[in-house]
Amino acid sequence: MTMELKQFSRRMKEKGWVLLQGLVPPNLIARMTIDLEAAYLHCRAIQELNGIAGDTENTVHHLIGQGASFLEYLDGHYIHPYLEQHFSGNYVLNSFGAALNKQQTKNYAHNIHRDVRSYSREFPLIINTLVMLDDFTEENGATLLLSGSHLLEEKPEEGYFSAYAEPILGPAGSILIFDSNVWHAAGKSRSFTNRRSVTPMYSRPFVKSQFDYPRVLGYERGAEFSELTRQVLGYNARIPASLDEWYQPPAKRMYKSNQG
Ligand SMILES: O=C(O)CCC(=O)C(=O)O
Repeated sequence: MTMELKQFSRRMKEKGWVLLQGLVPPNLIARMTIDLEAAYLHCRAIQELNGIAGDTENTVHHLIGQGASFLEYLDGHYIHPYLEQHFSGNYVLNSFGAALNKQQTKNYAHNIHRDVRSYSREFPLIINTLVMLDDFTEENGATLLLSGSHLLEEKPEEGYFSAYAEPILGPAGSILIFDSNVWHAAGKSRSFTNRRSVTPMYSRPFVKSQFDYPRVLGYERGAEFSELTRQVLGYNARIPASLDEWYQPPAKRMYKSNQG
């Protein structure tokens, strides 16, 4: 582990974020980058068709099922000890999006925002992660985080945010972990090259996931994953849709008793 669990918890409590460098192998980063470009074209066609092209430019959503590398990343569990500690036990994938920060484009991620709408202060409901596929620099619009702002219920003023938010710089393969209550924004790019990242978010199992990953992959595929991957994909926290699915012995229940 690149950071002791105690130090991780202390940093999360005080600043609301940590950066872990050199965690994801370059070979996997390269494959995720290729898969991301294809997934963007796929998502973009649907964004345009459904009339929401304006605010979604250069954003991608729900990559599980859109390229083998994303599932491979999830299955690598690079930050599992930290997530397990943060949630004091089981957690699930809440969403798996991505951003391709490009010069002269603006989308909703450039606004100052936080990613959980029910403010939970120190009780962790959701956590953001961001895997850098390219080096993050000031020039290419590294993510801006306002340290300690997970403790602020109200959105900070633009002027305050731009004065005190810091760009999180790191080489490709780094993972930024931050409390979803932290106020943040994508930085503006002045670079001619893309600044790409994938942004898996994780939550306690009883928080509604933004996408039904077990249904996307197929319930029957659950058996082919490791116990931990099955857990993180949400196979232990499904919603029954018939009485037959509901009336099952504990081992076969769709929502297991250890999911909070
Ligand atoms: O692309 C970025 O720098 C910010 C991403 C973001 O806002 C998010 O993941 O919520």
